[in-house]
Amino acid sequence: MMKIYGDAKSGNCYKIKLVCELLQIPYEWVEMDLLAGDTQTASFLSKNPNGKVPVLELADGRCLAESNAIINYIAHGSNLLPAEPYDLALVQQWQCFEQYSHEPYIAVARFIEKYQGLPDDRREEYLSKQVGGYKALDVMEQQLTNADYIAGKTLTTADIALYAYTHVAHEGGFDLTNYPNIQQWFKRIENSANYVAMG
Ligand SMILES: N[C@@H](CCC(=O)N[C@@H](CS)C(=O)NCC(=O)O)C(=O)O
Repeated sequence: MMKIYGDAKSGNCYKIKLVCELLQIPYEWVEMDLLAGDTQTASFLSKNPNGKVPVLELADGRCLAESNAIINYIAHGSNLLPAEPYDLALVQQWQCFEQYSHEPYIAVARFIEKYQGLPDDRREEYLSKQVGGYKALDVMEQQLTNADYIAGKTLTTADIALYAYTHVAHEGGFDLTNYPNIQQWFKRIENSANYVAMG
């Protein structure tokens, strides 16, 4: 059975759990204590030299890092990942957007507020993250005006990638009241068969 090394509170790790549950793929979850340095041991660095979770370890010992690469690998051949090249590239486009224009703002603001308790020496950085985070939310709200899902008509791993931190964006100070399309999209995902909540 494949193993997932992750932190249950991390959105990047939750992406993997959610895809496995949606597709009913069995896995063993190995909980990692990031603050205790579990990602910096020689054993873990041999699985991911970048020292970050999530990491997927296959039954034959091969490992894979980077959450969106992992979910696309797991979803290969399923209805969560299109095979048609343009549709597949659209999924990847939104996953690149998530990693470059969304996660560095919303996930980092959440980390500073929820995990660090908004310390004074990170307040300025936290406020600057709000600007970038709202910009990303605006892009998503616009995209969801005419589409039920972020990369088209059906649920894909692009939705999973963006849902992970968007649905807990309030924990980073983001108010989603003025984002009705995003809120409807949350409900669509949460009503999917085999959906599981974060944690
Ligand atoms: N781009 C990576 C980001 C992974 C990442 O930032 N992981 C964090 C937890 S969410 C981590 O392992 N932090 C521990 C550390 O940096 O030591 C992905 O999408 O998987």
